[in-house]
Amino acid sequence: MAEETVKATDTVDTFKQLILAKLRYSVGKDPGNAFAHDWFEAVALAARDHLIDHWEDASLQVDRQEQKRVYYLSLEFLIGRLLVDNLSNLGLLDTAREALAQLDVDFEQIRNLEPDAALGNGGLGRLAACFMESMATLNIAAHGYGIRYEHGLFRQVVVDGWQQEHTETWLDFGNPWEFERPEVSYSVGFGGSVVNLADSGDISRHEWHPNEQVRAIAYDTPVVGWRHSSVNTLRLWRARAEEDLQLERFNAGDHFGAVADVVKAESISRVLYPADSTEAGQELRLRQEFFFVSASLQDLIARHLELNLDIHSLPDRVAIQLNDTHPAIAVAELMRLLVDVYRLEWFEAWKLTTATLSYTNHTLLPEALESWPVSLMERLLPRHMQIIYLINAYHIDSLRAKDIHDFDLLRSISLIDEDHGRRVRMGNLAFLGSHSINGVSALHTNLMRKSVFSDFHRLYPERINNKTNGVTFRRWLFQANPQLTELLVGALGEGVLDTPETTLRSLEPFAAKSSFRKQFAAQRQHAKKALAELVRERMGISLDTQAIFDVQVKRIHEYKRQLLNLLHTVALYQAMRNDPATDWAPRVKIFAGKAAASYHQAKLIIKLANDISRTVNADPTLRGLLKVVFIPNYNVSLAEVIIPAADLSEQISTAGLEASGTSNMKFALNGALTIGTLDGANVEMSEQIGRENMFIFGMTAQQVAARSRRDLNMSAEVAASERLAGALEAIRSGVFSPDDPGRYTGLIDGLLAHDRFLVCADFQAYWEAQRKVDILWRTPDRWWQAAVLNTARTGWFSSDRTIREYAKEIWNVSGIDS
Ligand code: 26Q
Repeated sequence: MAEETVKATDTVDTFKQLILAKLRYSVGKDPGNAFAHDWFEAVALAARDHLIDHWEDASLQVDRQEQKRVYYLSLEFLIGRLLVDNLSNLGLLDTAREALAQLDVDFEQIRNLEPDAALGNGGLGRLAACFMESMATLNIAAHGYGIRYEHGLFRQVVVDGWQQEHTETWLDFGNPWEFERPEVSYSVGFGGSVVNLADSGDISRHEWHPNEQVRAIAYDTPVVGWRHSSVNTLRLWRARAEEDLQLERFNAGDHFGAVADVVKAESISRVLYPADSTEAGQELRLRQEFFFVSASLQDLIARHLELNLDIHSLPDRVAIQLNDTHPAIAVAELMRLLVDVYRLEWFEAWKLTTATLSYTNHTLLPEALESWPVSLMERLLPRHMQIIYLINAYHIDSLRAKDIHDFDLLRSISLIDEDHGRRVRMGNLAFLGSHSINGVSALHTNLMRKSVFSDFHRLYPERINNKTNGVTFRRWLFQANPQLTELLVGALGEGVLDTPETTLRSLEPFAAKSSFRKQFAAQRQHAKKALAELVRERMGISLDTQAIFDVQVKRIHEYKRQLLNLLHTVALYQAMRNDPATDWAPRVKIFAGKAAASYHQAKLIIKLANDISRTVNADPTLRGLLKVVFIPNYNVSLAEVIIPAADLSEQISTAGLEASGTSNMKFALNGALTIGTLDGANVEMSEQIGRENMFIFGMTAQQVAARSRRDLNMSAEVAASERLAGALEAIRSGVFSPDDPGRYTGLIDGLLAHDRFLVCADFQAYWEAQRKVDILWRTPDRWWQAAVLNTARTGWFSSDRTIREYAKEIWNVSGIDS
């Protein structure tokens, strides 16, 4: 023990000296004149030194052990902050805290100065970040590839209840975690023409001559696993104009043209595209997709060849995972590189391509499936368009050879959609070019087999498989909720930190212990106070921490049904006013989330939440029983404060439409009870946690499909529920918008006539489930028992489990021995 203490003091002292050295020699400040941000930078740089030591080792091990590498291609990595993540995984969190305390620096203050790396929209981007952390933890040699956007997802400001989008500027003070690698760069072409070398006697050879070149520059961020198991690399590309070309134009006198071309080239990595409700047939988006795919493929092939490996062995040493269809052009680009550049024969190239690529689907919503106009493809990527036509033709030939002639089938699996003005279907391209296609929850995968990919599934029944999502417990439990973590370590021992997936189960018996339940409730109180403090500071609204914290935080989208929650809020408000004698359980309704800038309906829903909030919070007759808050600018850091503070987690999407959901897992892990539909991963959560410990309600995916086939007019449902009618009418008639009484007539009338997401149809069931919530809240013993069981039974939703499944069943890789 004594020896350990000496060692700890020693480490603290060493780390302190390291911080001071960084402050002086890298930041250029002394403790006397350093601002808080200077201290942040100094600590980050000190932590980074520790990362680097492990980083080099990891890469050498991979090569020595002839390991296969995984490449995760994603247009989004929603990382958030890295300081606590890195320190914690390096085992240096306490050391850093103590070192800073000795230097009289407030660690809590400086950790909050780090801007979020918000290089993603929501679930898909955050999943990529969780996967990167899990792959490092499991010692899997993995590289993430994406774009180093200068501006991440917009910053949301709420003005008079309306969302405004402001440019996000995370790089203003530099980024201490990344390494610019100017020596690692590739040229990416666009446009131009294809030369058929058959004319020069070289049969079936083609050369693409782009008329535009953009340079991709690598920026590397080390990703460290738990207990510094392994350090992987997230390589993000920045677009830069090819200087020589610009200079030529400049010298020729075309000053303006030279600058315009620079701007055009560099705009590729300027800003993250927001996930839209509307079709995103934007040229810049396609440029982004091709830019990062081409640079990444060139880079990974270069790495393969540097190891003196033959191009034919690519699938033995490389697995490429496509995160949705966003990088699906990789199918055509890899074919082009293999056939045109490495001179492989077409069918050999096709074999290597499909053996190397696999694709994850994240949505079934028809409007969210990517497709690009053939005309745009022909102009921007002429050679790729030829290759896509060829893949299509060879595929159809192969089916005909198997005596498959069904015209409708051939139409539906075609890479070209002929019905909407000739478009390339990226989902079909990704499917055909991959040996594995996975969904992200059991329900979603089954629906993939039955709907979007049913014809493909009949032809290739082995290809579709499920990989239910998971989340990293290091960030979403240990870092976000240190109080709960401490309680768990006290109950289960330190082992829960290394193997939470399995160890958490041993918490089950603690659910029956009243003293433990009290401690569990106490840590929740602590988290609720912290959130209440944040809300008071930022919004000037005070919250009753004894009330149920009822939370819905996620992107604002009609299918996620924030509107259903708002209708319940209004109905509850009316009921509380009308029946003051009823012993209502006090509630705080908490909303947060961003709407795509062009998604008007979603922005109106934000305004409605704010209008309801203003009205309800100001109503003295409620005696504080109900409060409603919409917290602006939802992001990863805010989620880390909100999730541990939630009593109730709202997961109420129209069944069949949420591919998986991942915040549902984070909430349950932290002991919130879920009110939710049987959608996405909620289904599997209810199997693990037990339906009796959740509030499951509403139509099943099957019932939704059947009800949608009838019609979507909801007059009957509304007539059947006085409460629903009352809530709708209040909103419609301007109770919450006296300044503009007609603001919501369109919204509500639309709902009655054509309720695409079945808000009205599920209302009554939702209302009843909410009353069960109230009843359980009134019996704390039972509430906290269920809460403890939620934490105990969520271990399976660790992204470590998910990654192990990918590694074994899709990538065929194992972890390196360190
Ligand atoms: C597409 C084209 C042009 C511009 C943007 C986009 C775009 C960008 C992001 C389309 C979709 C997204 C993001 C989708 C997403 O986050 N999907 C979520 O993925 C999670 C992880 O699998 C699931 O848990 C969620 O259910 C799913 O909605």
